[in-house]
Parts: sequence; C-alpha cells; structure tokens
Amino acid sequence: TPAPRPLTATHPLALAPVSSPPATVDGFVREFLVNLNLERGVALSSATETDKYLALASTVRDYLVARWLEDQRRQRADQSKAVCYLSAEYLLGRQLDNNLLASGLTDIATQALAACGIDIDSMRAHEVEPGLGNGGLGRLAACFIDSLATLSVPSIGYGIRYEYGIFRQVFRDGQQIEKPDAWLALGSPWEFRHPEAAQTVSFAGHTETYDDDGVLRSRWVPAWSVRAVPYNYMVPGYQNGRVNTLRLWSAEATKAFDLRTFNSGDYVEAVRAQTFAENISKVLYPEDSTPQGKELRLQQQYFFVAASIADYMSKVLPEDFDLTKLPDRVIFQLNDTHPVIAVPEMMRVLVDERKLDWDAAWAITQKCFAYTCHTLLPEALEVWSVDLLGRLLPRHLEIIYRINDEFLLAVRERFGDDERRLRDMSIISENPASVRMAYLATVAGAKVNGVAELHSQLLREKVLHDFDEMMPEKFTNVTNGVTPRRFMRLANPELSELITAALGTGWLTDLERLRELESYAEDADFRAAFAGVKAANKRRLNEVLLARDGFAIADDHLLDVMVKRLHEYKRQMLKVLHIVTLYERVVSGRVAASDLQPRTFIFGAKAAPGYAMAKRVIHLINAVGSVVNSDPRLEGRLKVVFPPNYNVTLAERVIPAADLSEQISLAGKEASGTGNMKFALNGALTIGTDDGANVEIRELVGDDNFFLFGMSEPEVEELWARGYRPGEFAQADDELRRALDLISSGVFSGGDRSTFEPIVSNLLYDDRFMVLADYTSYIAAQERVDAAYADRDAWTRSAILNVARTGFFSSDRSIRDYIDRIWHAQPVR
Ligand code: T68
Repeated sequence: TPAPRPLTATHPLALAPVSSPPATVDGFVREFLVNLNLERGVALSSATETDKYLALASTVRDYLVARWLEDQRRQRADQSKAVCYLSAEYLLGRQLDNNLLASGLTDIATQALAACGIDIDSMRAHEVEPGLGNGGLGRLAACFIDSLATLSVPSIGYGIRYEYGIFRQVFRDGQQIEKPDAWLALGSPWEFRHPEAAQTVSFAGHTETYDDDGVLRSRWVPAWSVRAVPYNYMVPGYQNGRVNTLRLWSAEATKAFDLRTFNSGDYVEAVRAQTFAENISKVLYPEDSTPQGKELRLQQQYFFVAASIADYMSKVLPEDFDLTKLPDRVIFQLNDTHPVIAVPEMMRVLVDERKLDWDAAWAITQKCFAYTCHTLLPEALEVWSVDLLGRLLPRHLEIIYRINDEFLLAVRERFGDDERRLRDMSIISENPASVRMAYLATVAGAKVNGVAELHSQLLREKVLHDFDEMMPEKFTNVTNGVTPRRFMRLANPELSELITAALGTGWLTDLERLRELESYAEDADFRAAFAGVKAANKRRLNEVLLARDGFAIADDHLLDVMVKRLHEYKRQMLKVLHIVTLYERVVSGRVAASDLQPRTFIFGAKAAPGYAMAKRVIHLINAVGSVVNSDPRLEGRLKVVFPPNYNVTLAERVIPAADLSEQISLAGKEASGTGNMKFALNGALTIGTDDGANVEIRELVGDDNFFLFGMSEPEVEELWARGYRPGEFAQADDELRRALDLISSGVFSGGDRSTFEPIVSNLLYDDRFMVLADYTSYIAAQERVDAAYADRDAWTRSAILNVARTGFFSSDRSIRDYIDRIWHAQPVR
C-alpha cells in the first residue's frame, strides 16, 4: 500500500474536511444512531430522553458543519467586509427546531425519529432554551444574527457564554422568587469549545511611559488576567446554505496564574483564583434598564470585548494586514453601551501594541464602530465611575480622557467658550466623576442609530441633542424587526401554511409579500380559515399551559395579552386598573356579568430582582387573578392568568394565540418594542399608545385596525411642564377612584390594606409614568375593543390586514437598512 499523502493545509481534505451525511431518512437514522452509540455510548433501546436529544442535536449539527467550515474558509479567502456584532446579550431561544428548519431537515428528522420510535415533539420539549439575555435587546441580537445569515452577510456575533442566564421565575404566594437558570446542566450540544483559540484578557495594575527607540510611549502593566475561551455556535441562514458564527466567551483561570500560586504552595489560593476568574462569565445581570455600576459587570463588558477584538485582529485578519484599511474590512456594531469599552480598547491595541500614532489610530477607530441606542430613560444610560474604571482599566481611562480632551477642543472650535455646552457634552461628568458611555459611543461611532422612527427623533431632539447639532450626519434610524422564521414559521405553522397556500413560497424571506394577503381579507373562506388557525393556536397554547402550569384558557374568550419585562414605564398597572374596573363594575352591580365580553388576560413578565415596585406589581397581578378567577359573580367571564417564567419558548406559543396585543407604555418611553411586531404579524390587533414602533405599526395597518389611546409624546411633555398632579385625574374619573379604592381596601390581599398601599399611593402622589392621566382614554379604547370583537368576522378581517401590512417588520429589512445606512457591507453570493 502506498504511504498516505500528508494532510497539509492545502490538501483538499484539509480545506473541506467533511461532507454532509445524505439528506434522506435512512441517512438521518444512520447518523443519529452513530451519534447515539459513539458519542453517548448507549444503544437506542437503553437511551434516555437526554441521550436521544443530544444525539439528535449532534446529528443536525453534522448536516450543517460542512457549510460552516466552507463559509469560514471563503471569508478568509475573499476578505470581504464583515460585520462584528458586539452584544452582551443573545436571547436565543431553543435551537433544535430553528436549525432543522434552516437546514431543511424537519420532515426528514421527523420521519427518521419516528422510525426509531421517537416522537420529535418530545425532543423539542426536552431542550432548555439558552436565556442569555434580559428582553428586547438580547432577543433583537438573536433575530439579527438570523437575518445576517439568511442574507448571506459575512458576520460574527460576539458575546458572553453566561453559565447562568436570566433567572427562572417561580411564584410563591403570588410573589416572584428567582431560581438559577442552569441551562448547561444537560450538556450543550450546539456549541464547540475552542481552548486553543483562547485569548488572555487583563485587568487593573498601572500604566507607565517608556522610551521606545526615541519615541515616548505609554503602556499598561496589568495586575491580573483571565483566559477567554471561545465557544462557537453555528448560525444557519434560512435554507440558503450559509452558516455564520456566534462566538461566546467563557472565562477561565490562566495557566500562568495557576502555576504561580501552585508553586508558592498555596493550593487553596490557586483554587480560589480559578473561581475568581470563572466568576466573570458566571451570571447574566438581570437588570434590564437600571444598570447598577457593579464592578463585575464592567469586568464582563471588557472581558468579552477585549477577547473579541483580539480574536478579530489576530485570528480573522491576515498577519501582514495594513491597519489603515481596517474600516474596509470590518465594522463593529455596538449593541447599546455595554460593549462601548471596545472603543478605548481598539485605541490601546492600535497605539500601544501596533504602534500607530494617535491620530491615525483615531481615524481608523472612528470608522470601525457604530452605536445603537435602545433607550430614552435617563436612568438606563450607562455611566462608570472614574474611580472604578481607573482601578480596573487604568490605560483605558487615560485614553478616554484624551478622546474627551480632543473632542472638547473640537466643540470649543465650533461653538466657542460655551460652558454649558462643554459641560453637557463632556464624556466625563463631574460629581461624582464618571464616564458617560453613550457619549463616548456617540463621539467615537461613525453612526448612531435609534431603533424606531420616534425613538431616533427623540434621541436627536433630547438625549443627544447637542451632539446632533454638532454632527447631524452621524444620526440615523433603523427600525427594529423580528425574524419571521422563528416568530411566524416555527411559532405559527398553521398560519404559515395558510399563507403559503395563498401566496406560494418565498414570503418568509421577502416579508413585504404579505401585502398580497390584503385581498384575501375580503374572502369569506379565507377569513374562516384564518379564524380556524387562531382557534387552533389557542388549543396549542392550552396544551402547553396545562402541562406547565395546570390551567387552561376558555376558547370563546378574547385573549388579551401583555407579555414583556415588568417595568413601570411599560405600565402593567394600567392593565391591572382595567381588569379591576371591569371587576368592580360587576361586583358593584352596575354591570351584569352576562354583559361582559368574555376575556382572558394573560400576563408574562419578569421583574429585576432588586426592583421592589415591579415585584409588588407582580404580586398584585397574581392577587387580582386569584380573586377575579374565583368570584362566582363574574360567571367565568373574566380570567387572569400569569404563567411564571415567561421566556422565548412560551412567547412562541402565546403570541400566535393572542387576539389583542397590549402595547401601552407612556409615549416617549419605549424605544421601539419588538413584541408589538410579533403580535401584529401573527394577527393580533394592537391596543397601544403612540410610542416606539407602535407609531409605525399604526401607520401601516391603518387607524381602523389599531386601538390608539393616550397622550402623544408632546402632550406628555406639556402635561409635565404644566405640573402633573395624578390625584386630579382620580378625582375626575369615578371609576378610576373606585378601582384604586378597591385595591386599597384589601380585597385582593385578604383584608390587609398595607400590602398594595405603596402601589396606590405611588400612583396618586407620584406616578412618573402617568398611568392615571391615560386611564380614561385607555378604558374608552377597551370599550372599542369589545365592540369590535362582537363582530367576529370584521375582527378577523382586521387581523388579516395586520398580517398583510406588517411585513416591513422583518429583521431582514432591518439588516438591509443597517447595510445601506451604516455598514456598507455586501452580502456574498
Ligand atoms: C429594549 N431594551 C427596549 N434593554 O426597551 C425596547 N438594558 O424598546 C427595544 O425594542 C429593544 O431594546 C430592542 O431595541 C432592552 O431590552 C435591556 O434588556 C438592557 C439590558 C441590560 C442593560 C440595559
């Protein structure tokens, strides 16, 4: 036998090392059994559910790997511009179904498993979703990487592999308890760990200047470091053969660190050091809008950002790369301020390590970053104390100071000695001295975008007004979107089939084609079919609710849904006041129960563990639910359900079943919302304020198909300016007063008047988010909802028009907007 040819890097097998298994039922069965036997070490007859699930996941992976490796090779070869999406959160949701769909294997896998005596639904149910995000921001990142792959845009998502994602919520006596989310407990079959590609990330220490061949330079002498180990995830495009990468970093102790401590004989200290290092990626911070300025959080941010930049510069870029060309090769998109420490890190790498001069490095940096803002709430704008930042990242603080000095010079040059402006625009604020990360991002970024038209406008007019005056060309809008693969095709298979029967295929990647459904709204048969799908989705939801929580919803009820993080600005309390009002009408005898439109209210919401008011509202919702649900005087016409632990998996069942979507934030507070888009695309009608992307939804679907209420943003401002006294609104509306009195009376708290008193007095005497001011208008809008629902066929017509007219909200469109307005990166193929 001839000697085997060595597998050099250019050997064909080294370039394309694997080919996919045959995409047939037999091929799938074979691959599955091989994985079960060789990876799990078990026979089918003795395999547990976990064995089967893990082998199934490996099998799906096997079909995707060849394309993945090929896409990586090609990306290295053609040097096209890539998008590096930097996000501290990716709220992925379950992977199995998505990856089956993307690879076109759903039917084959279903039959193959059936041949092995396995029901694929039990495999779906077995997966624990990776909840590596808090809410909208993290879910947006997940939708975006799906669309980037589907549009064949070369891109890498960078983030953190938290060992514990968002907490699991349980209720005890109606109150939220947080349990750890051990999503890795069953093993994590979708990831590839790459210890050989680890990066070292350093912290603390001091800086010094030194003579570098006659040039005076600064350098950082860190005190300690950790190893950042990448875990790669495949991100398959929808049936296009493209597979991108999501690279999540996990923190481990460095070898050097261990050795030093081991050599000194301090075993316990060495183990402690390891734990210390691992802490960095241990847990996701569960605050979604009030960053706490905690040191560990800054460590997390710098950790993933430094590892990502080092990874890109050393692994993705060719070795001899001319760094002045960097902006042609990469754009780092900053998902909110969490990764903004990447800006001084890039400057440090370019100036200290690659020895570029400052101005050249700054010119490059300013073209390589763009910043997306996701909020308008002042308390959500991240700041880091100079003290903390200087201790943890002394060199970065120096760099930030220099960026600020030069920026303020430019401000002075442009506007003269306008002290007000200089103070308000400074990246460093005084008392206490701190770094405003949103300002740093705005100064450094090539572009700054808001996430809905209204939000981008308010950013320019308010939050970043001075910056807009100085550099208006930086500002742009990209309205958010959601992936129709997960939130239509997977979550609502029956609606998808109905649409495909009407329009043919292709709409899932060209969502504006939903427009063609408009004429079907006039077709009685189509309306009947559409209503049938909604009813079936309610039954599907019931299966899940019964299994997880032991309750179900009645199928003749209007399903009224409010699912999102619990926050005062989102105004779950307004919804509660509506429910209490309906209840009070009946128990006071003013309205007969039989005159109520039967409704079930579904809530889903997690509260940040330290957010006392939010937790009290959760308690109140549960308390109102238990009274309302068991009061015979209502004759079962109102039900309030609050399944705990709302997450992506539950969203996929709740949203397709909903009739009414509650988007009731105070105008000017919700940056965009993305749940609002998911509901409309699944044929729920929206009751909402003119806030965030609601504005665009209403414009698209038309006033007849949207229940608008409440003050507009300018009206909110005007009321604030006049002086808002919530008590006056309670005085002016009899039913509002009755509802508040009922809550105060203790009926929902077993007679204890103190339990919910803080909520009521907050509303009456403070009410930052103007719940009382919008109450009357909200109740009136809900009456319009009841009237509209009474004509079920007209309602269905509106629901169809909602689907037909909201194709704009595909995240594919968002990504195209990013490409056109910000990235200027080209899809390949
Ligand atoms: C949300 N923000 C916006 N933040 O509230 C929402 N924040 O209007 C928008 O649709 C969505 O982003 C996508 O643009 C968030 O979800 C967070 O989760 C968060 C997490 C940590 C710190 C601050």
